[in-house]
Amino acid sequence: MREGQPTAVHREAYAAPAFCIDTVDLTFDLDPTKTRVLNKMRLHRNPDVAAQPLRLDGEDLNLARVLVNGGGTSFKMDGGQLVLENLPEGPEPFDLEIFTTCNPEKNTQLMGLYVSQGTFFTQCEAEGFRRITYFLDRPDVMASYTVTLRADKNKYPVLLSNGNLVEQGALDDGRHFAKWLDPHKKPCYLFALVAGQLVAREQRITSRSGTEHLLQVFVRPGDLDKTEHAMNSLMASVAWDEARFGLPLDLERFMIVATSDFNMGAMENKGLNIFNTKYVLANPATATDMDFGNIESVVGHEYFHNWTGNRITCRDWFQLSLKEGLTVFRDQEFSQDMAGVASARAVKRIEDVRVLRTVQFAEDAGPMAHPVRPDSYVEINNFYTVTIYEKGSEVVRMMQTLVATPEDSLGRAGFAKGMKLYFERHDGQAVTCDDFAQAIADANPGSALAQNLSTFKRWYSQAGTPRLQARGVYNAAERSYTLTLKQSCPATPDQASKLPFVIPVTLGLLNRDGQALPLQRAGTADSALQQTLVLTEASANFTFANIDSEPVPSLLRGFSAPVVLEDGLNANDLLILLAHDSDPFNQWEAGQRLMMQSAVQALTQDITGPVLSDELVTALRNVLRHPGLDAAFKDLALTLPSENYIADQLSVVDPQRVHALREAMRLQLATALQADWQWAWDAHKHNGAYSPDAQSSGRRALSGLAMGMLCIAAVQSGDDVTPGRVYQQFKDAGNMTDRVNALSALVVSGHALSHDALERFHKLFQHEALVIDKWFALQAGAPDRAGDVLPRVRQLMKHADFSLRNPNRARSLIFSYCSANPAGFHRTDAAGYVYWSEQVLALDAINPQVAARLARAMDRWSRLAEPYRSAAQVAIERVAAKADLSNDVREVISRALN
Ligand code: 0A1
Ligand code: ZN
Repeated sequence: MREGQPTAVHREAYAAPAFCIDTVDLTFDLDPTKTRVLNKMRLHRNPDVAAQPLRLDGEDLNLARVLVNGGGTSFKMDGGQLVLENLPEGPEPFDLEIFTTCNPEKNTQLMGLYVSQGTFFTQCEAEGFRRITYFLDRPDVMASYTVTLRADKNKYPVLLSNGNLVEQGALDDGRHFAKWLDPHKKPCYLFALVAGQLVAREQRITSRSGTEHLLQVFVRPGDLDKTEHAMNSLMASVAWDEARFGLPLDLERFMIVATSDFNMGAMENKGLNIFNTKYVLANPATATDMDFGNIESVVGHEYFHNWTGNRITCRDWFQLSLKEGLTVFRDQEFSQDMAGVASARAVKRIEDVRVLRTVQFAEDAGPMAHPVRPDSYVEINNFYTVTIYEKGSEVVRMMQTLVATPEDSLGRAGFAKGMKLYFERHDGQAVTCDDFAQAIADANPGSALAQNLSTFKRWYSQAGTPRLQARGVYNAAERSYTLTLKQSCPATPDQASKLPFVIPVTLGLLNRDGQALPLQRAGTADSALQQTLVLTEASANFTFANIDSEPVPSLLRGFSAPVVLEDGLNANDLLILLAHDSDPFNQWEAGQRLMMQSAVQALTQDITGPVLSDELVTALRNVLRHPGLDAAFKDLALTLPSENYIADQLSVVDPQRVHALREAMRLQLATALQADWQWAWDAHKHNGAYSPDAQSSGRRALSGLAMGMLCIAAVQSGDDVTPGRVYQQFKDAGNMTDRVNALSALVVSGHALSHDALERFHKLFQHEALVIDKWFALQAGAPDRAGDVLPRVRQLMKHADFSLRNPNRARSLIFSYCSANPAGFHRTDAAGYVYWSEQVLALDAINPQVAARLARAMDRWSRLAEPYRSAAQVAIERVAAKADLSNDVREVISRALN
């Protein structure tokens, strides 16, 4: 990995494998410092590819023996690969046996086989299997696996791998074994094993079609009381995939195992999902509503991969979004369906779009911008990005929108037909994004997708966030309204100019009283209150007939395409949408746009005095007090755009000014609406039993926001009574959501009680790792009042509970500071950047994947104002100067400096 110059891999260079692996028989003698791996494979030459040597990938392995058809053979090593040149010729299968050892305890990068708290785990996606044995480590080589695990019975009583347990028993010397057989062929990135002291929550289920399955959630002893929600989420996922897509569970047994040392969220290994504890363990005392929601969606996500990813997998890693974008789309739909009523679904949609716009749009505008299907990469681990995942999901969502018909206005039935065809054509194969799009289009002939498929696929090949400009002209004499839509897309690192995208624009028109107007396209008969226009060219006009007065357009409803909309609406138009739009997404968006307009004006025109107009404050009060709106929606509508999102609207960013401005806006809202916040807090407090459902979590969210606002106003006016009450709620809280909201209200307002509260919180939860992560994150993310956050972060690095080796802990402290606390991080003395460079280098020596993620905290350095910009450059160059950087960090840093 650190040998030689990193070289880029190119999508165009794809070549089918020269050999196929039919069966793999693996035997593991598990030992923390020296695990022996016997790998017996049956291979044959790929008849479609010219004869060539067999090149097997390997990394950090000790090779002891290679046998071909039971006999010795010559081989050579080339750049880490094991090369076999003298293999039997002809089409007949042959046996290859490879014996290696590895050291799981030394494996701090958590790829391949590693030990976490005395338990063995594996992580093979994307290229970790080569750290277990020599193999064709590529997703288009699919084989049948048999796995035998042998280990000390006392230390490792539970031995798990993919598929079905076919044999187990005792061995000499207190050891035992278990043999697993996976009935499905799979690529090696879906291989997994787990061995250790674990306990399981079990559930037997019967599918719609009558087959029986065993579901298991494995955790460390003592954590069983935190597995109910994960199990419920898993059962719901199984039922949902069958109901919505007709996709049943294809295994007798489906297992989830939790580990506290994991680079990502979770992994969809066939039948044996391995999860970060953060996305499994929850009870009301230790987990927040957000944790409960994340668990539901990650459990769903990994489960849905069983079909989208595992049954049909990726031909090569450039096609990663084939499985990830589609599976995120599926988990988002699942969570929406679980939320239930339309208003709760809309809240989930708003939350998803907020992530897309703050994180993915920023990625698209920075040095790491890449298409949903990249053309090249140096380190594939750097491409598990919000572009592949979240933008990829938006691309799938647009396909659904574009197969809609009058009878199936959302396109769900058409999309499900497309999925059915996709599985009919490709089940058991390793395919491309093109194959997926083709199946959806072919199942819906005549749809807007089928008619524009090749143009639509530019969403896969072109990076960057398109700009959509919309202007409407009302013609009173003709009683018509003509909307002109124009699109463009800014240049990205490897793509200077772009061709037009296919952009579905869902819209409605309102009159100035806020009433919805029927939309009758000139020359057509049907009229509806909402339509989807499809822009396929650089620009187009759309005319609506029978419009009696100048309307207010509500465009891009539900965020129908991942674009930046410039509709030229003024504050009055937006106030109408905020008060009346029937589309909850656009109603929320109108409020955000009004707040953003105020912020950008204040920042660019140096306006002093109150930032938010009286009209806007009144409109927000009306939303807060509205009897017909959900608490969860109100929480989102009254939350200001984040500092990072405000910064994204500016060409030159002074993070301190953005911070000061947002603080001023928040203080204004806190004081102007003080009585309303008091009402909101009182009216939404709830003392009954905890349930994570959408309605009750919405109430907690709004009461939490209200409490935070009240604390801010109180600190401003020197009132200690409110913070005292908040402290009381912190102590009495019946669940973690209310407790953390109270704690965070105190920390954010800077009230003196926050110190006591933090100390008490640590004492109460010192044995709950996931709660201690929250404790670190809260402090690292606290508003920086006197340059005191960085010294506190440095102090916390020395805390007995801190460890750089545990990714969750490193993220909770270091990432919370560098990525989620702009004003604490971007210091005029550059000390934040110095800290960042130290931590990137320290982490790189332990875990390059985590280090590379941290490196990305500086992605947008070049648009910083001075003195930040120059100081940031120096810090990045300091990292770049290190000779033996991992490929992971090297790729991120060199792109940042280019
Ligand atoms: N396929 C997983 C994500 C994942 C990718 C790489 C990993 O290696 C460290 C782990 C997980 C998912 O989409 O959930
Ligand atoms: Zn995934």
